Amino acid sequence: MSDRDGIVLHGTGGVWRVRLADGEECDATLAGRLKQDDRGGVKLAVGDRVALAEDDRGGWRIAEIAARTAVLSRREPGRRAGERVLAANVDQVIVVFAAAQPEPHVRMIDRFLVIAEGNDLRARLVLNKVDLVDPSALDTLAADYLAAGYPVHRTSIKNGVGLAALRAALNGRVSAFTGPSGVGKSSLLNVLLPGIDLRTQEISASVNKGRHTTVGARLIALPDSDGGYLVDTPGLREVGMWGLPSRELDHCFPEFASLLHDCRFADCAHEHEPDCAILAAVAAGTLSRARHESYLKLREELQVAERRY
Ligand SMILES: Nc1nc2c(ncn2[C@@H]2O[C@H](COP(=O)(O)OP(=O)(O)OP(=O)(O)O)[C@@H](O)[C@H]2O)c(=O)[nH]1
Ligand SMILES: [Mg+2]
Ligand SMILES: [Zn+2]
Repeated sequence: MSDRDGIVLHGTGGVWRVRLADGEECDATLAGRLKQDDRGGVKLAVGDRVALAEDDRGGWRIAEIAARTAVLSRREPGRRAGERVLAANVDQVIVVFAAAQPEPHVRMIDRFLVIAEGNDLRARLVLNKVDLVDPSALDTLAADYLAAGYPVHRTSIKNGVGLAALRAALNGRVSAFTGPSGVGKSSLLNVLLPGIDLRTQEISASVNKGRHTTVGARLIALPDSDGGYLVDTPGLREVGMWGLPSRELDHCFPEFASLLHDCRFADCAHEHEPDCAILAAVAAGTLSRARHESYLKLREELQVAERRY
């Protein structure tokens, strides 16, 4: 019996497509004892690293699922237990905004970054369509995110700026793209995945499996990369902040971290408390006022949700 290691690309719940280390792909079924988790859900997700073993009919079965690093999951409002894993072992979220058309809104950028932090996922910010603005126009915006520790990419589909650097940042990692409508996500993916028509492939995948339809997300191998994958999920934008307790929100702003233990109160909300290190840093100009305002707005939103559920 030969064992082979691979990564799960997509599946129907019954048959899973696995990409092996050498780039070869095969279909595999899930061993009975691995099928259900404690809550009765399917234990396997796209992105899982698995070991295959030959079954007795010459096919492959998934014999083992490796322990996961971070997962990207969707939560339902008011149902903390109802978490659904969209993809396993996601290394980073690529938050895409446009330099213009549409204008980047910091509040919205911060919401996407908080969702990534809430899922314990690292994030990068892509500011696309830089061909539409003066190069210096983005400096103030970019500075806030660089100070928070997020890599910032400036890209353009029109003139190719920044695409090589973005491709390099995707190499060897599993990345999920997200961002609002019209910022150029599909345009970027078309450049990064030449020849792959995402929509067409989705349809043919479900047709090929007969009565099964592809569930959840898909992983797509990046061409000419060393183990780089993109997660194709329709649901990422709706992942939302559900389940994130408002008192933990300050941990979702990485640049706050070194200051938090300097607040006088351990449960400081950084709103109007005395001797708050965050408020002091904002007043001193060493912490971004815009980021702090985002924190207050998002916290209010989480508190409203907490009162409702
Ligand atoms: N000037 C300029 N236009 C761009 C660039 N990238 C994308 N666009 C244009 O922006 C528009 C929206 O691009 P899409 O790729 O469809 O955006 P999207 O993020 O996939 O949008 P949704 O699918 O609605 O979420 C299209 O008309 C693109 O041609 C760029 O770098 N510069
Ligand atoms: Mg699109
Ligand atoms: Zn404080």
